Amino acid sequence: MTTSYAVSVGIVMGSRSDMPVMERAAALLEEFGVPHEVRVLSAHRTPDAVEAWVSTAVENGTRVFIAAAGGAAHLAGVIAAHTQVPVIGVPMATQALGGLDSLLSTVQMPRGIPVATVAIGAAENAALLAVAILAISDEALAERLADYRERQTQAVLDDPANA
Ligand code: RP5
Repeated sequence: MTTSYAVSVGIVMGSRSDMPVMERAAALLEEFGVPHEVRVLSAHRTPDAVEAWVSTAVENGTRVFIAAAGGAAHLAGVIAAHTQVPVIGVPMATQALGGLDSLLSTVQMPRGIPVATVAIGAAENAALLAVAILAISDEALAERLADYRERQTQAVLDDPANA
């Protein structure tokens, strides 16, 4: 089955300062031809706007959220609380604690509301996980993901510097 949506992935981050890292997720989704939108919204500075955006995004066809935040990083968990669409959390590196604060805040979700957390600053992996989720019901996307992996493997075999 092949499915296409107006916007399949919603990328959100807690601050404009997260953008240089999270642009890499958007670029990868672009490469895969996955329609997405990018927002800066904060769980604590703009809580009502987060809730409103999540429901609008789901109405518009969003099938995966990628939420990046740093410090006491509750953005991904808050989004997951408002939707049953899968949420991928990206813990952002922080000056004070190197991102360990963000990692624990994002990954340690209490029972009942899960967040799939990638490594600190791992925007590309978040995008690849979103692609993998969408590829379950999109054969063309699954083929593009297989091609991507093949090219990645070949690049490492050709030159270990690519590993
Ligand atoms: C979080 O606090 C953001 O996601 C960002 O990673 C961190 C720092 O934000 P700024 O102080 O740069 O706005 O809300």
